Amino acid sequence: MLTAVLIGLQSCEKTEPKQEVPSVGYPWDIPQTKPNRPLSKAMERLYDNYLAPRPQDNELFSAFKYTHLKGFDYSDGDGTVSRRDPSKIIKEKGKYYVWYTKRDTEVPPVGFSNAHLSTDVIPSTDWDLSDIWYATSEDGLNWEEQGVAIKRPEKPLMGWRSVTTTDILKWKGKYYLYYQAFMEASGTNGDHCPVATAYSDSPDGPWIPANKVIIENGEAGTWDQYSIHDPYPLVYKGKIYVYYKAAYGDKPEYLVGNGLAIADNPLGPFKKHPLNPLFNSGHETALFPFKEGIAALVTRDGNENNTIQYASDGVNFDIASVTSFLPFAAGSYVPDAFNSNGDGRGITWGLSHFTNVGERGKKHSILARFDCDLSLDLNDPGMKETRLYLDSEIYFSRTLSKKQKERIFKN
Ligand code: AAL
Repeated sequence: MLTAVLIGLQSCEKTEPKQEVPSVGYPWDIPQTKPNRPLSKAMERLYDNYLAPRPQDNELFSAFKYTHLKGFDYSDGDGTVSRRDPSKIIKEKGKYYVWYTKRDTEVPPVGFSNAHLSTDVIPSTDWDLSDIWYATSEDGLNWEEQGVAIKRPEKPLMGWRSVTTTDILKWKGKYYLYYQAFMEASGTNGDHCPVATAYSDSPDGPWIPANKVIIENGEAGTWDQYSIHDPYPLVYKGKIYVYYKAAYGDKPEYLVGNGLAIADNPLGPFKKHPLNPLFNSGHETALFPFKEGIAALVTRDGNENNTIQYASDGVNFDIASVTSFLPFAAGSYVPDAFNSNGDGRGITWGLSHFTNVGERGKKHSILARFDCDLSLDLNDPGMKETRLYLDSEIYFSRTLSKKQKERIFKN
């Protein structure tokens, strides 16, 4: 027995890689390209995974700054009006255009877990009983709400319960809004809905619903069998790429993945990528053409939340930077979303949302502006800060729960 263990140990020793010892210490002057010397795993990664060794020089690293928008009314924050999930922003007729979910209900939502209490006028979630609205702006700060773009149709048409979480595609002179079309109050069986589309000759509408499921749910037992959320279209390699999110896993805490469906025609058929999911993290992932590939802001859920990722083929994403305070549900201004031709230039601003704003019982979401430097055409060192000094009260506002206090202090 002892002999067997000894033989096992010896064979382990033999297979261990030989660690070469560097002859001189690592250089003081930061090598900008990978030096030809033995490197630790972290230093290998520094050169293999990132566009530059220092975040300040990394075109895919940015801090994010936030500004309140002007022009949107929220009914004094009483919880009856909510705006959330902005689309990417495009510039048309000399103005910026954005589309978003707007809820304007008699009462605030009763909540996901109380969906059984929702009615034709009482919303379950913040995005239940909503329509898709749009606004325009000349400077990205002052917005004029223009009205409803897609109203939820009569029952039983697709989206009769709620139409939400839209994003825009421009293809061959026409405009397409992809959106979530709910046929039951969110929370009834989960947050289940398919993706629908409507099209128009003008960004101002009128929008004609295609009245069909554009991206089919996956087969029973597969990761996107119940929900296809956050459809996000780009034109890449001459085709329509729609990235989307699904939350999967029969656990108290689901895992969020993002996949891709590709089509030659905006109304489909869309073919799902065989490697889906392409992201292992990220809620409301925002993407943009960057160099020859696609970059993504990966926020909120998953091991890789708060990262910016890049795939030179639009499919195989890797972490390109780790950052903080990424915008939620970002809808960036992506000037080359539909015509990057392998030379994506990046983004510098957009709109995002803050949910759970307001007092208890009056919670709603608001749109906000974010700014950043993820552009090959901008060099703003003020956007490349890695040390964020926040008011200590922000940290103390993250208090321990009652249960945690009992566990930590009462033992
Ligand atoms: C959002 C998005 C989708 C979900 C819900 C409304 O942040 O992920 O749109 O369905 O939450």
